[in-house]
Amino acid sequence: MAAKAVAVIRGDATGTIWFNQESSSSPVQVTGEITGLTKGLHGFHVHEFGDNTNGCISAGPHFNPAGKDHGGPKDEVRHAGDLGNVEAGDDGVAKVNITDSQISLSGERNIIGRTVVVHADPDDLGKGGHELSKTTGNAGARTGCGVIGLAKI
Ligand SMILES: [Cu+2]
Ligand SMILES: [Zn+2]
Repeated sequence: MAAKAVAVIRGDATGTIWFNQESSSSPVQVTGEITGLTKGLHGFHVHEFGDNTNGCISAGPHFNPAGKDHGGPKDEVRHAGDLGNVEAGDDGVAKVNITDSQISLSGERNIIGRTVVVHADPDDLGKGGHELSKTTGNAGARTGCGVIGLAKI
């Protein structure tokens, strides 16, 4: 069954991110725009909880139902929530267009009710050699976030 979800990102960075899935076994198309970023790469993940009571920090760690180490979106070893980086231009705007097969809008990898987070720094995709590389990609502060909710198809 086709499904659609949306997250409104709030914080120093703001924007709207759409999630589209043709059927429960299809990849998820992630599209949208985030403004208010510094130029360059910014870590972009689905975090475990849809809890923003204490801001983006309450969203918890990266969504990791398989109990793996942090990685890049193309890696076999990665958190389901590891969507890599988005890149902002001189104008501070990042256009998002990601296709991902590890997240879903139903089943065990369902991201609805969780939080999408954009970070201050680049995600090193687990390869930076920093003590945080294997957990967060050392992507720094949570610049903006939004809870992923069900949308009308
Ligand atoms: Cu994150
Ligand atoms: Zn991760």
